[in-house]
Amino acid sequence: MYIGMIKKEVLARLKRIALDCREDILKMTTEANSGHPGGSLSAIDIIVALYFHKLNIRPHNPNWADRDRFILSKGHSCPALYSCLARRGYFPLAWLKGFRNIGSPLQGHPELGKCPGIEASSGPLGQGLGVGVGMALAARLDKKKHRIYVMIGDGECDEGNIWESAMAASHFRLANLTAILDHNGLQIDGWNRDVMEIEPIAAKFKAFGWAVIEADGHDFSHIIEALTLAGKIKNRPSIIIAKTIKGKGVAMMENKAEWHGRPCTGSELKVCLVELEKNGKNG
Ligand SMILES: Cc1ncc(C[n+]2csc(CCOP(=O)(O)OP(=O)(O)O)c2C)c(N)n1
Repeated sequence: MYIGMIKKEVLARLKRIALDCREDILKMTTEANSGHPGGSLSAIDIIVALYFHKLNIRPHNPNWADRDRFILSKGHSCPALYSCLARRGYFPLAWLKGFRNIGSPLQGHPELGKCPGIEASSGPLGQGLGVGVGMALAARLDKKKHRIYVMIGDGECDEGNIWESAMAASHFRLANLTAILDHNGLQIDGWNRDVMEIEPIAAKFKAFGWAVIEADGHDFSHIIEALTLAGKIKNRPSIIIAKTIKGKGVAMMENKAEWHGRPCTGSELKVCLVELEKNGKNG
């Protein structure tokens, strides 16, 4: 399935951007002394692939009617989204410094109407997929060609309204809707298997009538290929089940629930930034 058709330079560029975004995520959360680094680091490669390769968007005209839509349903991972939006030109990079400050457009969870590029408010888990279903139906009614992408978390799949939305998307045959599951295995305070088992998640979505595509959520060639395949699915919604690692890219954070909602201290940040830079240089 992964036939290596994506140019080396494209992959190298996306990797470099993702590295910069990882630095942003760590700096923003440390500066705010709050926020969610773990799930932001697991999601970032996918969000970079969307904003820097896939989405048909116009950052200087964020409300352009024909744009593709991306909804971050797991809204706590918004440092990843804010970093991408800034680097893609929706707003100045300097705004990242105000993350979680009172009055800042970059609140601790995305807020529609406050920050350019945010397509839906999110934070209360479970809602984004339903919003995406509504947008996909609206696009069809308006005879528009744009696509709707919704990122959900695996802990988020504990929410019943994810499954109501999954049923509706399939009932309405929403081929213009692609969900992306950030499947890092961890949720707020432990492994899914200990808190609430969601496996076999691929079989569950298949049973709900979805086309299921599996991918490595940190390999840009996989992610891009999966997004291309999703665009070719007819008559039903698609989901990319992306295998990811919570805290990916920073050894002390990887696969540890404790980093779900805790930022680095100043001295930890220095260590993490050195590690990221070293990894970047080594490709
Ligand atoms: C309705 C609702 N219940 C509880 C929370 C608190 N909460 C925030 S993040 C989270 C865990 C989410 O896990 P997952 O979707 O796997 O996120 P990830 O590991 O990718 O960060 C919880 C329970 C919430 N935001 N919304």
